[in-house]
Amino acid sequence: MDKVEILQVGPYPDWDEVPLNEAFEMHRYFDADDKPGLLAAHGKNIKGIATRGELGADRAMIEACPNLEIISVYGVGYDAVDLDAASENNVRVTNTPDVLTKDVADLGVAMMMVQSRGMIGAEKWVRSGNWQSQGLYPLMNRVHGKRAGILGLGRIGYEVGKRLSGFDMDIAYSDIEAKDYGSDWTYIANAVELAAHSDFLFVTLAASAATKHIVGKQVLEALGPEGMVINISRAANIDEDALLDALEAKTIGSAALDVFEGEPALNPRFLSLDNVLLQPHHASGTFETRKAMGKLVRDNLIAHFNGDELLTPVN
Ligand code: 8YV
Repeated sequence: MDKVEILQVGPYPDWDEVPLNEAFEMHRYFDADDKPGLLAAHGKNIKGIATRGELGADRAMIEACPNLEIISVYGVGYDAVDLDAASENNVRVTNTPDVLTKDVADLGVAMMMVQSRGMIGAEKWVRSGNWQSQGLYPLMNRVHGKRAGILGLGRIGYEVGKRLSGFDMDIAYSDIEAKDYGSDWTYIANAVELAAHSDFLFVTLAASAATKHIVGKQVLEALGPEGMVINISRAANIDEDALLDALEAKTIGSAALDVFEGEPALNPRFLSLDNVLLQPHHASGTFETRKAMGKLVRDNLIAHFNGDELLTPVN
């Protein structure tokens, strides 16, 4: 029997590529010099799209595959998939929730620690010989006991909060409504008020049109010159120009970012700032989690084409 044809939007590690290629006929969109040509030649045979969180699938891609049945996303965020186009064309969408939650929370908390304690500069201080020639490293800011705000208390936000409790932090959060986690975390509905109540503001919202630039000038002003914003969600949740202005003018203290507009080609203004920690969108980037994500991408595709229930459907 002919293999089902799948459009592969981005690369995967070998441990995913091998079983994908065994089970399906994969068309490597990202490798094609002539991408419209690839879609024109194979679009009508393609029944599935395997993509990555940050790459998604836009309307043009979806509509170039008139027999498309499923889009399997390697990532919890599916904001880069045109869900309207998918649903209009009866295309199922799946993502990889849960398996990455704790790694993303780990990295967010690590970013707070690294930036607050100046660990990147401290490492350079040792390697450059400054420790010997100039003496002690400048003092940095304490983390434990401070106020943390979690903007978006979903699965990842909740895991961030659990970790921060271990640092004896005063934890507040925003979400559509108060959540009953039996914790003593404070619910503050408004993002500006949450920021005003925070030394560290974690952005852990699933991105959508409604959350675009939710962290803008007002939130940043409320966070203030001692505050830090940590983004482990999507760049679009922050107004990047407003953030860059605030970092340059030092009207906020610092930022720790794993995601950027137009990544990996980030705005060069970031590169000349020393009050921002820059990470290459790798919050889910551990062997364990990426293997689980890849398996879920495949298992959803296989379930669909076997006529079984999807494991982690979005629509
Ligand atoms: C990535 C992510 O998809 O889960 C998400 O939404 O953004 C990440 O886990 C990762 O970059 C792999 O493509």
